[in-house]
Amino acid sequence: DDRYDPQVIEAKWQREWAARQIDRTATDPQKPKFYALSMFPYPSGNLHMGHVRNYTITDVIARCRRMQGYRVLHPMGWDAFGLPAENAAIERGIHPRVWTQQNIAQMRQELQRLGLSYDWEREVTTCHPDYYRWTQWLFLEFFEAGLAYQKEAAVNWDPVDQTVLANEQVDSEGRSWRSGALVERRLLKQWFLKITAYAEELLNDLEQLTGWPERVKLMQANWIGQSTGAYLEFPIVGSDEKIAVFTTRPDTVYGVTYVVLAPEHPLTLQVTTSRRRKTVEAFIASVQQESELERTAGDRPKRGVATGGKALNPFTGEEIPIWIADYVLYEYGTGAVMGVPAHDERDFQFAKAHKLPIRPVIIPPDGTASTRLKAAYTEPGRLINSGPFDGMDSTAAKAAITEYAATQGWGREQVQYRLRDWLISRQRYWGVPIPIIHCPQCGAVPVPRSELPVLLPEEVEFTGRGPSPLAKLEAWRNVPCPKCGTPAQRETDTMDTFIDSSWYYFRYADARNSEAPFDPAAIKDWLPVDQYVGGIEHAILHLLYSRFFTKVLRDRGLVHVSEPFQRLLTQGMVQGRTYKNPRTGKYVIPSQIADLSQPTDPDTGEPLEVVYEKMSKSKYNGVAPGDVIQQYGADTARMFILFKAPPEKDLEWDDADVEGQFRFLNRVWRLVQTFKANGGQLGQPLPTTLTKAEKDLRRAIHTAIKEISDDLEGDYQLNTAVAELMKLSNALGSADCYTSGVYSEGIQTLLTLLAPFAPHISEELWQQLGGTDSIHRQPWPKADPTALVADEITLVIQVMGKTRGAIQVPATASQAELEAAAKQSEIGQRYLAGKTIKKVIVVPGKLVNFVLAP
Ligand code: ANZ
Ligand code: ZN
Repeated sequence: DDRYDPQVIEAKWQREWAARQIDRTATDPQKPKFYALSMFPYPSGNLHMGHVRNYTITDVIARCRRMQGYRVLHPMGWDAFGLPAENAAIERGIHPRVWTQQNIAQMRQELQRLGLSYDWEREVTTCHPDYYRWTQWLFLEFFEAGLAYQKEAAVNWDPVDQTVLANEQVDSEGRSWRSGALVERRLLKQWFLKITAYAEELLNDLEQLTGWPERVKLMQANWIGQSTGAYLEFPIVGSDEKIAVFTTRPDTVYGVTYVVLAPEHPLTLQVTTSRRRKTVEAFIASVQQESELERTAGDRPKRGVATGGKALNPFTGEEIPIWIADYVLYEYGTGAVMGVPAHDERDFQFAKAHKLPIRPVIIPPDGTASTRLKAAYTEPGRLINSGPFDGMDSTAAKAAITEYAATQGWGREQVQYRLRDWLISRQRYWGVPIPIIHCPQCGAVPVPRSELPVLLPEEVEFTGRGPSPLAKLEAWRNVPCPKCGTPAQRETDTMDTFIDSSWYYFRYADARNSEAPFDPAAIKDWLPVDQYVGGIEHAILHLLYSRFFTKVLRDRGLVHVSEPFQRLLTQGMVQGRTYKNPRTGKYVIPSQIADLSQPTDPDTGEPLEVVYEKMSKSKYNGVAPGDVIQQYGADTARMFILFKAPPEKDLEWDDADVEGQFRFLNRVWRLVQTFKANGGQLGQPLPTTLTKAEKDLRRAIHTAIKEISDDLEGDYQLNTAVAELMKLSNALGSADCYTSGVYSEGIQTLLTLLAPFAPHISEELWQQLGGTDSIHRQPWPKADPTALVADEITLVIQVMGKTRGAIQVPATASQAELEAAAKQSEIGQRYLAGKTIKKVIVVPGKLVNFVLAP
């Protein structure tokens, strides 16, 4: 039976490759290195199509680079700490460790069925003590560098999960990214990593990342959020204290009509008069319930109260009221703002709402002052009402006013970042214990490195309520202080799992090291990652945190690189066909629809809308990778995913196109069977002269090599690469030279080029043809430029209008090339020797006529 049966051959080759350890990382120091990395998955239980797409793309790149002579590091691992495991423990009484291990086993098996060429000896699992021991060790590096600290902070409190969330884990509606609960605010003592110390470098170094999508770099830059402006001080009337503000518009300082503090500002009660005290305290208490998002929403009334206190505008000598308002955030700038209602939208709304004066100080360059502003004028312009700065252009005035303030000791120029320090404390069990012991005498004392890891205790209770399981374990918590021996208490917070994934790509370089997180020599050998592939949802956090970690570890002398990921590819979503009732917004299960070509709602009979949306259980539009592999095999699944869309674009799942790729692989199969049956072999010699058919086929072969090689550089246009494979197979199918060495070259080339894309069928056919070793160890073919030359034409050579002969030239030759070819030809040499050419007439595609001087 010579039918293509993917089930049989895929299982066979997966076994064989594993036995031969063909995917082990090569160590040959002669070879250049290539580090191909997919973002490692959270072991949720099952692989989804998004994973399949991500890993297939990276696998093609890794396989291709191996064939091109690189030693390739292509590892896989598990981002294995996190909330879902703990939720499973709460809901089903299964231990997070057990749940996680089961999921990993399941998903590893699914990955193996896809024929991904991972070096499993370097597998990394973040919840294993031999990994998190080093996460703790690295935390201590941050601690020793002064980059890990504790502070009381208003945190996002998820009332459902009973845990603190990072800002990034709260969506645009103020809901928890996991539970969906509306997030509240609470004050808690928390651990932070000082990412703000690296804000400037994280921003500036984006420029070096030439292999990153512009979109991702822009998102990071916006997240870091640099603003340039001034720091100005407003003395409090009747006190020695001053209110410092950060402003991007020092040019508007003569338009300040009030100063406003964030409710959390330490000076609020001090500036408040006794008459206003009750009101102010009530207001501050009410703001505590609001999320940051509510507070800053543009369309919301600006709430605030007057404190009764006054500040001095040092520029005008004027006394202005001090207010407290919720639109001022304590964590940004200085937590206080100079109110310029005439030129700031929020201040304008606030002034209108609270009847504060509005004083214009900037007018349009060609305009005049209007007495009644309908809205804030936020554009640049010319200064008025601004004392010595009147008439100045606002851009120049920014500098002049800042400089004046500096000479007077009232302020200075200031660069401000939106980026905040990274809150890493989680009141959860299933994470890395923070290796700190709190001593009443010594404060926060690091656990000595020799005592790492601080192991997660196994026996804990999961109730889902109250403090975290670790906080309830008295026996585990109570330990002597490592410094002075006084009874002390372990930190019970665990780390944000983004910490685990901020350094895993270093660990792969030296995954089994039991003495250190990694040997710097191994890092030198492999880093940076040459190609990183993953979802756009990680454009900000994971990638920014990893860049931060890299810079800190560099400054600690542990790694030599400043940036971890040389090139980044963010693959698009995999979307499924979705049937949706446009009126109710309800998604309908396809199997309940009577006629899919004219879908109607089974409940109401209304026509349904057919749209492509990201695959998800709730939309009934998911396709399980296992099902596709079962039906068509991994090679077809891979080919479809690669063919259907360029890697960075969204991909619409389409059963017909899956079928199409299956048929294509069947055609390749039959092509080789026929070739074999006709006595064809690999490595037949090429004929010395080629027939037209052979030339045509050879051109097709080498065009495929050239095009596919180009597609695999830089941009990774893997969809067009698959299209080229299909073209080559068609050319072989219709070639009229079955027994020629060129045909043999064609079959061999097709299989070799196909190998990274469909690794099993190409290996099987290669072996059937008696190929040596594995196809995945064959060198990548090189395009022969002479074979690429298009058809030749016959060029007539004339001298003084008389035909002297004809030559063969490439059809694509230019006029100048035709003239040169004619001159240099034997005929040309013979008839033109010793003559002076007066003029050359070229008729493209036909003839060259030389006119000679008399
Ligand atoms: C006076 C002013 C006048 C302002 C004007 C703007 C326009 P970015 O670009 O985001 O850095 N601001 C400063 N600290 C704040 C805080 N903690 N909470 C809320 N708002 C704050 O914005 C800087 C501007 O945002 C600052 O410049 C300040 O208002 C406000 F015509 O100062 B400006
Ligand atoms: Zn102590």
